[in-house]
Amino acid sequence: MDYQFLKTAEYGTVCTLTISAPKTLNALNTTILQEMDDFLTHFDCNKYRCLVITGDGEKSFVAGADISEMATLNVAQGNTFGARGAAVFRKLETLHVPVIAAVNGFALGGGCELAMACDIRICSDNARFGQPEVGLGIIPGFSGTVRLARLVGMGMAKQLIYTGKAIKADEALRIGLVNEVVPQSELMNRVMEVANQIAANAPLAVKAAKLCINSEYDMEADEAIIYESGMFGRCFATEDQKNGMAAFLNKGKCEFQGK
Ligand code: CO8
Repeated sequence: MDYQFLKTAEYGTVCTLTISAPKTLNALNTTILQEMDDFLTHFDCNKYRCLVITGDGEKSFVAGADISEMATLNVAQGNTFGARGAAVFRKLETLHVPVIAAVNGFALGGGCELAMACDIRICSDNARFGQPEVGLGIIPGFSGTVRLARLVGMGMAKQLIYTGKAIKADEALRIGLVNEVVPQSELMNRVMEVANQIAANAPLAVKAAKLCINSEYDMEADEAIIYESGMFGRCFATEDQKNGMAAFLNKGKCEFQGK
C-alpha cells in the first residue's frame, strides 16, 4: 500500500513503519492519522511477529500533533481530532503483535503519546520526551493523561504535564518512560535485535502474553490471576507448545509456526 507520509519495510517477520513528514518534524496531521489507521487495519498479524515504529530523519520521532492544523479547531472539531488520534493509538496498543517504538529524537505531545501506546520504547541518546500541551492552551489529547501516569506514576506524570518541560533520554530512562537508551547510530540495530528476539518466540504465546498484560492491568488481582490461568491453559492447544517443549527436551531449537 502506498502512503503519502508512511514508509513501510519488512525484515523477515519484522515490519517497520516510518512516519515521514520532514517539514514538520513528523508532526501528526489528519492524513497521517488516517494512513496509520489504514495501515493498522490491514496489518497482517499472521505474517509479522513484531512491528517497529520510528520517525524519519535523525532529529525527530514525532514532534506532536500538527499545531497548524489544530490552531483553528472549534470544540467539536477538537473532540473529533482527539478521538481520532486516541482511537488509532488504541488500535496500536491492542495490535496482536508487540510494537516497539524506536524513538530517534523529539517525542513531544502526540509523539510521546504515540511512543507510550507502543509495548516497548527504546530511544537514541538525543531523544527528548515531553507533554508541552498546556503551553499551547490544550491538554494531552491522544491519551497522554491516561498512559503517562500508568507508566511513570502519578506524581511524575503530573509534573511533566503541568510544567510542559521536556526531559532528556537519561531522565526518561530513570523514570521508566523508556526501556533503553542507545547511541543514535546503534538505535535501529538494537531495536531490530529485540524485535528478532520476540519474533523467534512462539507467536501465539507472545500474543497471549500481550493480551494478558494489557487486559489484567485494569482487573482486580483475583480476576487477573484467573484470566491468566485461562490463557495459560489455552497455550496447550497449540502446536507451538508441543513442538517448543519437545525441542527443549531433545536439546534442539524450535522454529515456531504460529499454530
Ligand atoms: N506541528 C506543526 N509544525 C511543527 C511541529 C508541530 N507539532 N513541530 C515542529 N513543527 C515545524 C516548525 O513549525 C518548523 O516549521 P518551519 O520550518 O516551517 O518554521 C519545523 O517543524 C522545524 O521546527 P523548528 O524550527 O521549531 O525546529 P527546532 O529544532 O528549533 O525545534 C522543536 C524543535 C523543539 C520540536 C519545536 O519545533 C517544537 O517545540 N515543536 C512543537 C512541539 C509541541 O509543542 N508538540 C506538541 C503539539 S500538541 C500535541 O501534540 C497534542 C496532541 C493531542 C492533540 C489532541 C487534539 C484535540
